[in-house]
Amino acid sequence: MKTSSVFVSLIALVLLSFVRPDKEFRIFQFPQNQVPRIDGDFSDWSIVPESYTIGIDELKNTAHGEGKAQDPKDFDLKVKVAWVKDLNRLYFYVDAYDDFWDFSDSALQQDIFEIVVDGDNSGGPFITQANWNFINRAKNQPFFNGKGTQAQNYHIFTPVSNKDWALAWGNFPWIKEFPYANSACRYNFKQGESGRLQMEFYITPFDYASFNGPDKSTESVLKENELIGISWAMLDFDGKKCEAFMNLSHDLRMINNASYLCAFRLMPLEKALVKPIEANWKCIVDSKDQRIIRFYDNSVGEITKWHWEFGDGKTSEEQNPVHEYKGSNAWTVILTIEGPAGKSIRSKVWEVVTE
Ligand SMILES: [Ca+2]
Ligand SMILES: [Ca+2]
Ligand SMILES: [Ca+2]
Repeated sequence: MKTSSVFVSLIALVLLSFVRPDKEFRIFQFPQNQVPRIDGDFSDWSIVPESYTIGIDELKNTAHGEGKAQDPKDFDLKVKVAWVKDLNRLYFYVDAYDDFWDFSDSALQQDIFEIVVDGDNSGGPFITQANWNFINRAKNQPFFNGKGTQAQNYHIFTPVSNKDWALAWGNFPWIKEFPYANSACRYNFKQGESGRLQMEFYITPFDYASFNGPDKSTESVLKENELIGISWAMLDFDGKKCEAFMNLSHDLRMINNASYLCAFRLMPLEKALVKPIEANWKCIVDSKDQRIIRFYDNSVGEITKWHWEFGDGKTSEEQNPVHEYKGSNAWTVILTIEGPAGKSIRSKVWEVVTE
């Protein structure tokens, strides 16, 4: 096979790793100083543009009423997904209407918002029970041998009555505990009544979630512009009977196999939320013995002029200068930038140290 055809096949594989290949959903980026508070006050979500809302029209019934068209008078659902740069968390805002909220059962016979998240887009089966041959094995064996690697599935109870907020399906129940997850819900209906339910929560995606706890596990590192796999389903119970399994991926296998999730892009900040100009920088040690430091401009905005003060009396007008220090010291380095929006300065104290 030629290199080019290998390349094309690789691209095809990447594209095939999501269901609904024509569709790409977007994950809103909250500014780092506007991280949503999980408190049942949903006003923090008002900065998310409506274009990020994923409505009931994107869901399809694939079990318990296959093919039945969605009627918003029976069940309506709007979901927003968000993230914060440099924080491995996915935030969700759920706004739902049901003509019959069913939540008196102490187990699974109730209204459930089920989500599956594959933070590194690995795909693959992740619920051992669904993939093992039960006949030849002890019943508890699949549970403890479950690998918990490819993705995580949360059954979130909407709403909760005398039970935990969610079931984390698999052998790592700690992933639904704080600080890995947190949730708040608001509603004012009783069992069997109609009404509106609002919920905000966050979860932490894992490349590997271990039965032995967080120390043995690996968080998924979320990076701007990358694609991850997500799907959700609403299990609508109306009187202990599941009326619908409406899901985003349009494939029932989403519940136990991460290859049947939808593509979600971790979006950059919306233009309106980006600061017009803000100086920032980072550096790496090029040579410890020769005291050579490489500086990198990490500023935001349109910049026409850079001015570096290295702390030793020397300066540079380059964007990304390399500087050689004489002698050992802890230095205070200052970057000043200028552009059409004005001027910004960032000093970092004793971050550059030479021996
Ligand atoms: Ca809030
Ligand atoms: Ca994965
Ligand atoms: Ca219901």
